Formats: sequence, C-alpha cells, structure tokens
Amino acid sequence: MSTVIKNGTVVTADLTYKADVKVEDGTIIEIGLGLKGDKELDATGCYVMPGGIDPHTHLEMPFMGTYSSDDFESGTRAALAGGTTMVVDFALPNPGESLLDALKRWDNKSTRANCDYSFHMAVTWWGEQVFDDIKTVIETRGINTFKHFMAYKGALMVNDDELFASFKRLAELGGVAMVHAENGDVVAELQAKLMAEGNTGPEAHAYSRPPQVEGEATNRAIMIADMAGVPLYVVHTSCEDSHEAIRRAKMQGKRVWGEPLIQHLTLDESEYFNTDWDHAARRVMSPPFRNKQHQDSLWAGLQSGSLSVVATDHCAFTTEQKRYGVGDFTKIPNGTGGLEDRMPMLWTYGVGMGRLTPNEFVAVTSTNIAKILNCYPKKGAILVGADADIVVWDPEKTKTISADSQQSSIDYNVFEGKDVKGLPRFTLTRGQIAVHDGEIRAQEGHGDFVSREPNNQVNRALSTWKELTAPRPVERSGIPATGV
Ligand code: DUC
Ligand code: ZN
Ligand code: ZN
Ligand code: ZN
Repeated sequence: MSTVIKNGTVVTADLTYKADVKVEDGTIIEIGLGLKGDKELDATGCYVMPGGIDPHTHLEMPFMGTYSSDDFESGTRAALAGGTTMVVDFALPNPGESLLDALKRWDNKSTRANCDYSFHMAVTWWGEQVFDDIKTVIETRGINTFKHFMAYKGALMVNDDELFASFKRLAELGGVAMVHAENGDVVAELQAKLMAEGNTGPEAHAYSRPPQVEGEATNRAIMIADMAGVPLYVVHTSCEDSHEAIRRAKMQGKRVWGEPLIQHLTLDESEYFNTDWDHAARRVMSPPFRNKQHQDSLWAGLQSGSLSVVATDHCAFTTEQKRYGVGDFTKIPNGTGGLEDRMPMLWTYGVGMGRLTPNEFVAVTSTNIAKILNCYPKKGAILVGADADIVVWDPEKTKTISADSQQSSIDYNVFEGKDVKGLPRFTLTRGQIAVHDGEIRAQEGHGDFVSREPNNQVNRALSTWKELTAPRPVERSGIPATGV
C-alpha cells in the first residue's frame, strides 16, 4: 500500500522545491511531480518537512523524590501532535549500577512509544564497571552519546576527574560526550545561603543558578573535552555566558555543539516573579529562564550557526508534584514540558517573526541533530530511502496553546495562552498517519528503537593541542649527581 503526499512544497535543511513524496512500507520510495499511489494526502499550501527530532526528553524519569509525569506513551503522543517524530531520552544508572542494567529499565518503559526513539546513556558515577560498560553500550546497544551532569551535587553529579576519565574513554571508542553544564558546588552553596536568609520561594531557584554557574561549567567542560580529544554537546544552553564559550570553541576549530531549549527562547525570568506560587513553581527548571538579553543571544546563535539544535528537556511534573517544594524551593521538582509545542512555538517566534528561514527551521529541529547523533539520513531527511517520518506543515493553521487540549498528562502548560501560527496538517511516523488536522491517531507501541553507531570518522575533536604537546622526555647530557 503506497501513499503519496501531493501538491506540497518540500522543505529540507538546504532545499525548497515543489514535489510529491511517495511512501511505502515506512520509507520514502519516490520524490517527483505527478506521482500516483494507492492513497493520497493533500498537502496543498503546506510544507513537507522531515519530522522533528527532540534529542532531550525525560519520560517517566525518577527525579527529586518522584517520577516525571509523562511516560513514553503520553510523551510521544504529545510529540507527534506537534510534528515531532523521534525523541531521545536519557537512561540514568543509579549509583553503583551497571549501565546495562539501567538500559534494561529504559527498554521496558519505551515499549509503549508511539514514535521512534533512541537513548543517550548517562554517566552518573565512575569506576572500572562503567569503563567496561561504555564499550559494551557503544558496541552492542547502538548508543553513541553519553551525558554527564556537572550539577545535582550528591545525586547525579560527577566531578572533574570522572569527567576526564569518561571523556577519554569516549574519545577512544568514537562516542560523543554531552554535559549538563552548571557548577554544582556553587549551586549547592547558593541554595543553602538563600534558604538560610529566608529566600524559600520559587524565585530563589533562579537566584541560585545565575548565568555564571553555567558559563563556568561550559568553559570547563570544553577545556576538559579538548584535552581528552572528544566532541562535546552542551545540552540546554540558556545564556550568553555559555553560548560565548561554545562560540569561541567553534572558532578555535573544536567540535562543540550548543542546544537552546524552546522554553529559554520564548519565556523569560519574569515568570518567577509572578505572585502566584504555582505559576512560578511550574516554571522551575534547570537552568532557569533568563532575561531578554540572554534570549537575544540564543536567537542570534541559531541564526549564525553557533548554536545547532532546539530541544525541550521535556520533564513534566504536575502542580501537586511541584508543591513538594512549598517552603523549600530546593525541593521543587525541576522540569517543564514542551514536546507538543516546540515546533509550533519555534515556527511562530522563529520563522513567523523573520528570525529563521524555513530551511533553518528544519536544520535546527531535525537535520542537524540527526547528523550529530549519526542517524542521518535515516532520520532528518526527505530523501529516497529515508524513514517516512514526515510532517506536512500548514503555515496558516492557528491555535491558542492550552492545557485543556494538550496531550501531555499534566494539568497546566508553561505556554498557556500563546497564539501559534504554523501546525501539522499530517504527522507521519514511518509512513503511518499519527495526526490529521489535530485528530490524534497515534498507535501505542508503534515506535522502534533507533540504533546509532559510533562515527569514528566524524566524531573526532579537531583540536591539535595534544599532538603539539605530546609528552616527550628531553634528552640531556649533563645530569647532576643526586644529593648535596
Ligand atoms: N533539568 C531539569 O529542569 N529537569 C530535568 C533535569 C535537568 O537537568
Ligand atoms: Zn540537564
Ligand atoms: Zn535534561
Ligand atoms: Zn485534512
């Protein structure tokens, strides 16, 4: 049974052209004009684009004494509703736990996914077991990206010696290092000080994580990655301080990428000064929302190419869960949602406001990350042979974002009341229609795991520092006698 997407305009990261797209058995089999098929989808007036890839989600994540509320079923349903056809979640080992055991838990949760997915492996502790497991994960589990938390002291955080050890191991095996870059020691001290001074409300969360803690950690991670010779992906780049470090590293020829979130691009710190406690607490995430200058920096980074990918860090907690932190902001579960809204919000505030071209939109929502993850052109492309993960995007379709009509299982939406223009007419996951004009036809369990091989050719940091200073003992003729 073939399906032809007819009369649309194909938009990829580098081309825009009129063509029909023919799909069969989950893949794109033909692109051209006047194609015929068993079934036709009308794309008149629409852009036919690679489905979005959100490389940063936390579905059913055990965190801060609870679990994030969207699981692989509701999370991927929300993704599809907004035109995203692949998510990448983080598998988190407990302290002392083998990476492979942690992955088994994520395998079990993900069987309910409505769209394709992959995992990043988190390195939350260090030891011989982890050293060995990294090789097994890369060679047998189709995972080549490894995340390190430089914050969450006493929980997920790893120290510099552990970072360096892990980065060197990844460099050797063709992996990519990822970091949550915030200085966890400084955050912990600021949190204690704020609490002692009676600053217990959600606004104190933002005071405890200023841009400097992110800028410092980003710089540190870049330098450690350079010494290890590993490429580095900095998740949730929220401010100029971190962006500046990434920009400079790129200029120096280092393979470093930055990932702003749609929340940081479109929501600012004034949300924390709302007098309603719930309103502010629902927006507590790390890093916190920033001021307008930082937002301008992130948009400029997407325009110039110094920032590469727009993600969500989707980690949704209900109002009831957020209230665990009444009287102590450090106990408010960190995280916000965004899976359903990333594409429409970025289109509206990016393309709609003249900040991004449609091609740049495709690059930062899909193609760039598919290349970094090494699953391009299976994903992130409209090409013959690629998976038919396609969004037929209607640039005239509008809605007002509201928790009342969202797929996510939580009781609010941080974008509540925002008007968006640009929404999916159809979302196809491996050729299957999951969304048609707002009607959701997602199929639980349809999602497959996307295996990603290490890319030893591409995944090399470009710094030559190591070769220039390779340790070589200096030969000397006059060696003084020991002793005096
Ligand atoms: N930040 C969040 O806000 N939530 C999940 C983890 C993280 O780093
Ligand atoms: Zn993080
Ligand atoms: Zn995260
Ligand atoms: Zn229709």
